[in-house]
Amino acid sequence: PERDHGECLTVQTVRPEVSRPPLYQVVLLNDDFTPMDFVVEVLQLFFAMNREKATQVMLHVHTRGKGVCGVYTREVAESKVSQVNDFSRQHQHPLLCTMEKA
Ligand code: TYC
Repeated sequence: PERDHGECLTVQTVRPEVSRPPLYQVVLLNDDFTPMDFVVEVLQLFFAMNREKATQVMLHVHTRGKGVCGVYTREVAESKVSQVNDFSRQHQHPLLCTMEKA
């Protein structure tokens, strides 16, 4: 007959080490010529901000010289920067967008 030898089995969960991808801040730069309304439109179009948040960020950039629009992985940040700079050029505004390692 089977006998209980009183051994205890501890089940361990393996938690593999994972690495987070480096993140980049997408930054908008101030200039003297781009209309405020255009900047607000850009922030709504490419950074999914509502009108209130976009106005807040635009005014921050206007008064402080630059401001963060969002934080993304490298590929997404590069895509945002290109889309914003292409859109600004198409509308003949000097608005510039860059990225910085977060
Ligand atoms: N300084 C611009 C003006 O007075 C407005 C502006 C805000 C431009 C933010 C660029 O990233 C910018 N019309």
